[in-house]
Amino acid sequence: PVESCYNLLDFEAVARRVMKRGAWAYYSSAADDEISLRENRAAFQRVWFRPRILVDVANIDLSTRMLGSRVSAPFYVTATALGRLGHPDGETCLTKAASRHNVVQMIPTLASCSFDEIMDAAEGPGNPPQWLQLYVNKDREITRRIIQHAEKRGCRALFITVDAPQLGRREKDMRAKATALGDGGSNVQKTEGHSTDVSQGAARAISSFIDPSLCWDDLPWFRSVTRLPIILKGVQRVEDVVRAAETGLVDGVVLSNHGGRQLDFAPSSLEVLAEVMPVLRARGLDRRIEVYVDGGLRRATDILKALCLGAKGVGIGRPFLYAMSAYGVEGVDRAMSLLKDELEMDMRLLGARSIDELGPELVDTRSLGSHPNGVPEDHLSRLAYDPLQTPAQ
Ligand code: HOC
Repeated sequence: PVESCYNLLDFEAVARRVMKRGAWAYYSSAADDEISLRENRAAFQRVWFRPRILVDVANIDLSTRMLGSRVSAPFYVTATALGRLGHPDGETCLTKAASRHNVVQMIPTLASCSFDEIMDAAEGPGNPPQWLQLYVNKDREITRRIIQHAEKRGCRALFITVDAPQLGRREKDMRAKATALGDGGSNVQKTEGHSTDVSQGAARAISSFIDPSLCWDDLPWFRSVTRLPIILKGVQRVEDVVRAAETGLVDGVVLSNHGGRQLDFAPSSLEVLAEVMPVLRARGLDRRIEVYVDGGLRRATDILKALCLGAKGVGIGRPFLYAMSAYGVEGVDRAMSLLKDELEMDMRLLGARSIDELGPELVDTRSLGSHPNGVPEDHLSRLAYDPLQTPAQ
């Protein structure tokens, strides 16, 4: 039963047992030797807390604002493709649980359910925001229609994926090529320009419409077709975060290596975050953009570390897919409750009553960022460090 799961990793263990081989391969796979996948978890284990004592922590408030909306917790359901590979109701399980919890859901372009089915699945009194994740189609007219439809339906932000001009090499998925997309791909198969050839795995079959020529010069076009906040998802280096902020065209970035599924050895978002925030602050750019992270977060302690280092919120992907695959809506609902319980307890033990009280003084980052270019050793020396000034980047 769902009550036998006490943390997000428990759902993964159950999902692994109950999911079909090809579905498990698609969800769990990552690029090449899966080093970035492993690093996404490992980076969190290099940060320690510096808990504050004797704070009145009788009341803890987990709520926060993300992109202008008040939400109940600082995590969101990030976009992941092909929900029906895991559960017949697909992404609507995520929507239902997210709406019960007043948690944001980012709706994927490559969902198994249609965009409208997902939007319509929300239940309960809450009305959490939904965001659109966008893969940009070679045909910009299709892209424009998708964006404007989402805006009309009440989506509150546009996340453009920028780390996937081509699909990463996920060999687990490729080896499971026998998996026809089946129901999992039913909506995706309607996407113009897609291929149904699954001989190279599910991911390759669904991604052929994506435009690899997408570049910085395209940003004004996106700005011209929507009033929604625009966020670049999949930014992986400090220079690009600064560039994004300086365009004045975007409202945020998601530091992400796509769950380790694209370029192996891409850095973990936590490492990039620790490097980026001091630079943004030094340039006054932290007031222009919101910074989000995803990849490898499994515990509330991971979430708190990211928030202490300056993230506005964090995306959780695979764990909710696993909870959904194992137990449907109730699994995702429980996963969210468990995360909230952990958050409340960990904030109390850390001496932080609200999300606003989390800051770099509550973490020890000395084990992060050991690389040969004289990278800072802790969060204080980071303040003086500006990687944009170092030669030969
Ligand atoms: C080049 C396109 O996000 C995944 C999904 C779909 C990837 C499409 C990449 O499997 O990571």
